[in-house]
Amino acid sequence: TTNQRGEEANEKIWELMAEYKNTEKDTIQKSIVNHVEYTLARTRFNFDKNTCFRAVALSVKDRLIESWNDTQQSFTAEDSKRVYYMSIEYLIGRSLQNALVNLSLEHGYREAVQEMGFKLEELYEEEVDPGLGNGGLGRLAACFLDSMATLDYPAWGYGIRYDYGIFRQMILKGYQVEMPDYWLSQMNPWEIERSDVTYDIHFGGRVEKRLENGIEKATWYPVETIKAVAYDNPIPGYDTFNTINLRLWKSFPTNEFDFQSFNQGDYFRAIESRQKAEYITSVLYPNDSTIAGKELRLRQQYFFCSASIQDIMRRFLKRKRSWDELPEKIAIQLNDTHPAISIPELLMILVDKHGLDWPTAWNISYKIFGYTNHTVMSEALEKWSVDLFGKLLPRHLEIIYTINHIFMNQITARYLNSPKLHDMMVDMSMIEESKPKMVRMANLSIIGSHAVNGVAKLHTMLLTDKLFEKFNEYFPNKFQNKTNGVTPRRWIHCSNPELSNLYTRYLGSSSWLTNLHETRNLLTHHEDPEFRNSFKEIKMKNKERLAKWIEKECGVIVPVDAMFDVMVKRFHEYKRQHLLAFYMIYRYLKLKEMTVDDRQRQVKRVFMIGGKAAPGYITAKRIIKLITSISEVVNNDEDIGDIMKVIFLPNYNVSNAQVIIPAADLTQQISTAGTEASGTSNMKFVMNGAIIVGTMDGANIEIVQEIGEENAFIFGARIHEVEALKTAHETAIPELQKVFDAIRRGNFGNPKELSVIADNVENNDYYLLKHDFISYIEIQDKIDEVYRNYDQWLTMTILGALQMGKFSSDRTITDYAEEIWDIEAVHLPRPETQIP
Ligand code: B1H
Ligand code: IMP
Repeated sequence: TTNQRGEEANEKIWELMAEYKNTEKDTIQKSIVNHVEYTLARTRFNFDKNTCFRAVALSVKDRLIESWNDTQQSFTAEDSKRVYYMSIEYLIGRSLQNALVNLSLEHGYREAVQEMGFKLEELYEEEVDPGLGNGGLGRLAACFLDSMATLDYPAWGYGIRYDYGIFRQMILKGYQVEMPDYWLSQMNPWEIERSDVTYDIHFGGRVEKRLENGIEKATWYPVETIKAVAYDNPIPGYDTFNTINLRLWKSFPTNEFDFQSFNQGDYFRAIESRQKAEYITSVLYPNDSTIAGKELRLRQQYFFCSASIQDIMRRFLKRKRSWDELPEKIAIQLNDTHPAISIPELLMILVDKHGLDWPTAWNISYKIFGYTNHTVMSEALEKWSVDLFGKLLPRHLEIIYTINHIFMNQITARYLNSPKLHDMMVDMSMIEESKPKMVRMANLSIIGSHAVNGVAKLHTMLLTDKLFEKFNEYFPNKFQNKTNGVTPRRWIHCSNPELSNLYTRYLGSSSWLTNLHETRNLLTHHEDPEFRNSFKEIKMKNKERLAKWIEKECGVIVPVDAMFDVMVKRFHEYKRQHLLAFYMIYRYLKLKEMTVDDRQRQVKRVFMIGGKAAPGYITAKRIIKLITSISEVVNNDEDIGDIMKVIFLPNYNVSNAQVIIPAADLTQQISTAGTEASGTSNMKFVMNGAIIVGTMDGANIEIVQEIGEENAFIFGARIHEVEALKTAHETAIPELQKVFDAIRRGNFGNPKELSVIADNVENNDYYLLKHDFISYIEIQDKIDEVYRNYDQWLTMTILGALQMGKFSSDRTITDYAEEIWDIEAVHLPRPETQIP
């Protein structure tokens, strides 16, 4: 039967995979040595750890290139529908371990380098961590790439190859100091420069109109042209031969620059204008959930959108095709509105270059695009002034006006006799009639896409019922939910190898890594003393690993028998790091009031807080200073000793996260209800055996639904209460007042500088700290009580960790593929050749 044959084929593949996995140690060594000698031009006499890392990475890259080529060839041959994920950020993290794991080569390489005198784990540490993103949004894009590759989807990512990623955070005298992250100073072993894949990107100038057979034609005469060059980054899937591509664009000057200045005889001006062109992709904007609104940012957005859309169209047009095929062959997902200029760019190509009429072009275009919204916070909803937009992209502005005009006519027709008409037009227009007039990128994205999605159930509900209520009325089938997820390969297997081994040992196979629901089958072991003990020991080892890291980075020794209470995320008032700061002061003051004996009986806690503040976000930086000041006081108080410690974890990034998250006992997920669209670290923490103390916000709600509310510590205002509370005048809370008094007295740093944090909360408590403080204190007491009885704590962590199947990004991506992109997997047969 077919089924049997299928199974036999499957068997065969597994045999071949096993063979592939056990690639001889000496062939690996040969390839490493080759790179040492011929690529890096070193000898065995100056062969240090870093050289070894680079040689190892290059040898892995050779394999990646091979499977990359095979994969792309098979995508082309199959000619199935492809999806392009467009994101202005990718927080990829280090690649070596991930690549080895996904290619099933970790074992082979470990043995190979061991014989050469190196430890594989130490080589991992040699890799720079590319920080081409700010936080959750960029890391989500990276998890999605891993899942798209693993699930064999014909997918590509497009983005920007920034020279400077997110800044490196240093803490000097308790303040955040930003250092440039020039991550390319050590060559990037993974990328493939495609100096032959380039596109011209234009800016500025004017548009001319003429009539051609009675039809108006437009031509854009730009004044500035910059070259985009492709850099490809292979993304291997796990347990598959597929390797997909992340294509990042770098800006270069065109020769035109030289000619202009040559004519003027000004050599230095020529160099200067070249540098201006290169500047476009220099630096990632370091804002998370707030927009900068700078001209350079708009240039970055257009630069990468135009290059990507041109590349997509070139690929599509390699075969002779009809235009109707475009939405049958291509899906484009916009990761927030940052790549939304892709919509007018595609329309411009279809109408101005290929001569399609507006209705035809529009009908093709909106079927291609999908838009993911990541926030309801007004300061993050992108708007560009019409003046700036028109100056840089005059033709695109016209196109936006044209499609907006058509859309407004449709609204008018629908609501002709309705009293709603005016409001509908005002709210849904792509242009905000303010002074100055603004282009609303979210409205452009909604109108220009066939699907719009939020990133967790509550968030999607806020989109359909509040933020985009009118759009939801007008396009009732456009809005969908796609709850975020994370890749278990990086966030369990790589970051917590022992936990991964435990699962594989008990389940008898590692297939849970591609079907995370399988971990539920371990629930039968949750009372089994051996399983429980292993779980507990693994946590302890992870805590020891983190304690070592802290000792090295911060020079503080933390007690590993204390509860590790961790809050790591970007600093933002809505995330409420200051709620935790206030609680730490409250806890410290209470400890100080106790008798020595009472104090000794308290649960020991190490509070660990990490995260970056946007360089211009003064309040967020003040909150960092408050926390480091608390740390200064608490850690040096001899009365307190190991009972309480406060550690600021500097320069939180993906590679630190992989050490921090598996070591947490408790994780703070305490945003005001309705503000955190989803959160993704909440998922990673629970998967690694930490318990959430959190609000009913974002994906916390769905996590609790999956694992049981009894396995988390939930507190604070619920979404239906929030609106009323924001306008209500909360009376002073005595417990919080004591905290404010201490800050104002200067017990925790300079009150001139830090009292503002208390004042703001006192006067205008938009994020409901006052309201939530009491229930926060209460839940903290309960947390201590449960931790005292570690058996119950352990049960909660195990039940949590085993029931997180829903939050694998494999589930998320399957849902996007089926419900938004309408694409199917392209499985690659076993490659014919393999690099020896
Ligand atoms: C998220 C952003 C964001 N939402 C603007 N919005 C940016 C907005 O540079 N900018 O201009 C950068 C980032 N990031 C986050 O997305 C949400 O806050 C999280 O709740 C969510 O988990 C994450 C992924 O969906
Ligand atoms: P692109 O689609 O032209 O950007 O090509 C990307 C890569 O896919 C190429 O470098 C090839 O490796 C592969 N590829 C694209 N088209 C073909 C084809 O027609 N035959 C074989 N390989 C192709």
